[in-house]
Amino acid sequence: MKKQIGLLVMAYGTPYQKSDIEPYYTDIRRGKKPTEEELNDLISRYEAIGGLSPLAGTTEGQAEAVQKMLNDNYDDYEFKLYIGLKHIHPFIEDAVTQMYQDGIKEAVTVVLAPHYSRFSVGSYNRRASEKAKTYQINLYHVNQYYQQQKFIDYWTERINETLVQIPNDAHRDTVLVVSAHSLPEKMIKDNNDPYPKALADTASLIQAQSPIQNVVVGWQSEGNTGTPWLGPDVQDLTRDLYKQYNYKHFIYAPVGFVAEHLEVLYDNDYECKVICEELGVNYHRPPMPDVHPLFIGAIVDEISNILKEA
Ligand code: FEC
Repeated sequence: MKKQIGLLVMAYGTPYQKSDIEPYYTDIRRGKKPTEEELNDLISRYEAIGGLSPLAGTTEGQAEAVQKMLNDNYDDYEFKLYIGLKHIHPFIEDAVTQMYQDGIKEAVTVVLAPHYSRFSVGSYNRRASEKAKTYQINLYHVNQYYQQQKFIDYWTERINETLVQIPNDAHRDTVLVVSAHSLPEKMIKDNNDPYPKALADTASLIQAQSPIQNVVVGWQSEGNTGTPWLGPDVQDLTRDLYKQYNYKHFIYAPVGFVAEHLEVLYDNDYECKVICEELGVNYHRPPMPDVHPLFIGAIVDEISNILKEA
């Protein structure tokens, strides 16, 4: 008889239809409605990537793939999947309530973001824990998995495939920009948050097993709060690197994200690409992990570590 355990997969969430954009944006801003101009700006970014983001389907596919790999790997546990989203239904709290209604007593949680920050992964975990406490469900959190070998292998493979498309004699004029979502600088510095170091480590681990020579770290997709965010921003970085080193090929690896979605399809594939075109250099952006077995395997390996200690 297998022991049933919850698998709570948490992710950012995305609008399912155009009319969801306003409430979704309001939720992101903790209840503050966007102005008409802000809303139209966001709608136009979704329009530029085809109307809506592919993220909803990808999140489901990733969560199901993690569940399947776990159930294939374990003889003694049966993992029951719950998806909880940060900014749209099904919300994290709804997923925990559903676990309680199904009689789940313990669950492993994972966020579809590979680097821990108190303000990203930490905030998902806190919401899940608070709700789980009311139902006396035990949660075991995966905090991060960027350090898992399979995660680094995924990105190294994609970068090496990209390098193959660049002539050998241009490799010294090629730079890899490794990035994650920026966060307000004050939040991170005041709390000695591990997020910036985790991104720098990811870049070093990739560089250690790839022939790529030039690697830099950057931040992207920063919000408009009127206060400084972690930098350098990938767009400014592109111009500065070109000015300083005259690189001809820019490879963008937004390793802080795990799916093709707005922040990559717009912020990299439109905004960074426009700058590359203006500078007359080549834009490259390897595919995101989505349901790639190395990525799913990295999450499963980290869950296995957590369960060994539970
Ligand atoms: O629909 C899609 O495909 C987009 C999905 C999406 C992902 C994502 C990931 C992260 N965010 C993080 C932090 C912030 C902070 C603010 C903020 C704002 C937005 C807006 C949209 C949006 N984010 Fe997001 N983010 C995604 C979408 N994000 C839309 C609102 C418009 C804009 O500012 O561009 C600023 C909040 C504020 O104004 O107060 C902070 C972090 C991640 C990566 C970790 C994670 O996935 O949780 C950190 C995907």
